[in-house]
Amino acid sequence: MRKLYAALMTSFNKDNTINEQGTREMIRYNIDHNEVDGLYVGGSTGESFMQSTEERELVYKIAYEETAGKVDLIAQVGSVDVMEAKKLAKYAVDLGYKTISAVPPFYYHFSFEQIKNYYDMILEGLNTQLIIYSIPALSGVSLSLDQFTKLFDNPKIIGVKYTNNDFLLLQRLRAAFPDKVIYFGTDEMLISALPLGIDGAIGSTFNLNAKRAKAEMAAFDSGDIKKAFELQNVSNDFILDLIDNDLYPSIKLIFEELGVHAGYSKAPMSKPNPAMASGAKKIYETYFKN
Ligand code: NGF
Repeated sequence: MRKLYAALMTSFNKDNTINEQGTREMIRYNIDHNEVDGLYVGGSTGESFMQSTEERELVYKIAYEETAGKVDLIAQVGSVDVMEAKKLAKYAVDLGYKTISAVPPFYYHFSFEQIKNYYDMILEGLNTQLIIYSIPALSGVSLSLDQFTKLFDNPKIIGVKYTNNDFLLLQRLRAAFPDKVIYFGTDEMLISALPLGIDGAIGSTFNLNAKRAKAEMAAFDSGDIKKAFELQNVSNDFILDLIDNDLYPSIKLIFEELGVHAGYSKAPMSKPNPAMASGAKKIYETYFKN
């Protein structure tokens, strides 16, 4: 069975501090309404690279407490500061997270040897498993098949969260590593990744659109390809509308329409202006109100 994970958002107050209650409400919505298989905590959607170490730890703790073992959790601990990544990894594992994930170190154009050393350092002394977070468009780090092969030599590295539109590399990875986990991360291209044998998907838009994405995966796996395409088409109308309206703040505005106090994004991400608010209301009315 393929799995669907929502990439957890972080709720912020207007003053850019973390809103614990709002974050808990989004977690609850994902469990109770979306019925996701799991949450990816501390990724891009969580606005985590703009948070302090203590804030990132707080979010892991909130998610761990609020889910109370009901769904899988993956803690994204990657950082350009390997000592912060190590600290976050230990914190998450000590809390009880079974799986961590890490974006490669970014900004300095590190060599592959340095990237490999970073993953070894994060995992050193920890009894855990890790999923590489590959997102070249944002991290600036593209890993080749050969480089994945070298990273996957470490048995603690169990797979990849693949937010990349290189479908040739995805196919080569699947063929070379049938036993590694591959979660796809471009929600609007899910339909193209399903035939390549992904184990599931992790994404921001599943915070609102999980049921349709799960139905698409089920339709595809039962051979109803036409229905799977139809569902992806509706999803893409929705996702492209969201992106046009400013993705993360708009997801939060729609959460608010649904009665979930999702709050704000952190500066320098935008706070809602009247045009964005009315755009989000229109998206809500189009896709959520029958
Ligand atoms: O937000 C991004 C930036 N990608 C997410 C997802 O891959 C990131 C994707 O769902 C994620 O899961 C995380 O780390 O939190 C997109 O938002 C979606 O496909 C719309 O383009 O690339």
